[in-house]
Amino acid sequence: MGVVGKPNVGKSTFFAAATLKDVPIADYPFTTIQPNVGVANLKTECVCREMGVKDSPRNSACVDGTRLVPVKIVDVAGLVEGASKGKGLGNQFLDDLRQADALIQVVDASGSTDLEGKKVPPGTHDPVGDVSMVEREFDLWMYGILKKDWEKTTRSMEQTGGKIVEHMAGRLSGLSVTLADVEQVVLRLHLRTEKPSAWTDDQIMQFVVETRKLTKPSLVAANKADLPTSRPNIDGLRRMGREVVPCASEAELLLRKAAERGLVRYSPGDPTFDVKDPGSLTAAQSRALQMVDEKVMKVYGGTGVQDSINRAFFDLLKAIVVFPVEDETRLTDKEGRVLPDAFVMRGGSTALDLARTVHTELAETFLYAIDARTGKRLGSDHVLSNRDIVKIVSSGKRG
Ligand SMILES: Nc1nc2c(ncn2[C@@H]2O[C@H](COP(=O)(O)OP(=O)(O)OP(=O)(O)O)[C@@H](O)[C@H]2O)c(=O)[nH]1
Ligand SMILES: [Mg+2]
Repeated sequence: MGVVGKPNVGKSTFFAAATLKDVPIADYPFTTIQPNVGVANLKTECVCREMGVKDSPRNSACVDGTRLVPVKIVDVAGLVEGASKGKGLGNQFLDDLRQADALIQVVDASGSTDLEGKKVPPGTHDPVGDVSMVEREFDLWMYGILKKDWEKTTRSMEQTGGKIVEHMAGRLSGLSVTLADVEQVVLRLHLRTEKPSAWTDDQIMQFVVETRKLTKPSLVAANKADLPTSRPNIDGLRRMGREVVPCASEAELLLRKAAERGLVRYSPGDPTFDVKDPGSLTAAQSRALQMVDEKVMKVYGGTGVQDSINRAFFDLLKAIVVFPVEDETRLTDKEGRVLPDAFVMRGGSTALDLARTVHTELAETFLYAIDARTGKRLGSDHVLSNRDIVKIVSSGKRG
């Protein structure tokens, strides 16, 4: 998951709130230069209670029946208009987002930073244009990758009978774009694959836009929602027809740190928090927590950080969480750990895909799978559902 946006909107604050990693945060543009890479959690109902077992997770954690599954998150430098032509920090750093499956676009909903991220009085900048600016720069970056030597390449392909879709997929493979993705978009746009040299720049740009939407779906985290000027802008962002999550990253960071220090009971995504011992707080701590309660929790029912992460996976990517086990009756692995692992997988993943995720060898010697809930046998192309508990049966012998 990649965190993108113009400078000074709270990307690193969002990242820090999601990972509890200490990273530079400041109220001026280009605080972040090198990307921050960390681990956030996807939060989903565990299957332990339903199955009536006490689990012993290994690759994830289970807190009061909620599974926390680690997912990688990358926070990059701010993007400004003209980045593709080298403005700001340019767009080289977008390379750090190549592997991202989904993007969270952080926006300063309070309108207190201009298009370049410089401070302006709250409410004076309309963030709607920021969303399209960032997407446009992202597209120009992908366009640049594709257009490199385009004329020469397409001409020679037409002479030798080379496949343009394969060439394009090769160019974009580093961005997690597959041949199937390229073929799908080319078909949808009715681009003539036998004569790519005749494609106009507009058509190539259209290809890029559609490919971005398909392979890097994004949602808008409308950040700084605690500031009063955010309300109308959040409505404005929603009118763009985008998935918008009101977000208060700073509040989330504060709550998580307070929870870590034992001052409050709070778990990411909770709609409220409890102060453990009001008498133990300093006046400043007490005031800060009260502000969070009044300006964020009571208004939006949560800080939106965990919600953004969950929605990126479950809504945008239609991801599922699957629990592989070795013993389908006791729900354990070889060592007897109960429900040891939870894997995040793309929607549409099959039993064979799960085998591949667990171990390549398991996929190579795959015989069938078993649904631990029903005891039913599942074939290799059986499409898995969210929260499936599955045993893979393999021959253990290759070939
Ligand atoms: N009011 C409010 N301020 C926030 C919130 N999140 C971040 N900020 C402030 O916004 C400013 C920028 O935060 P950063 O996290 O450094 O922003 P960034 O987008 O990573 O900035 P660059 O790395 O420079 O692109 C800091 O002063 C933060 O304290 C929030 O939820 N509410
Ligand atoms: Mg930053």
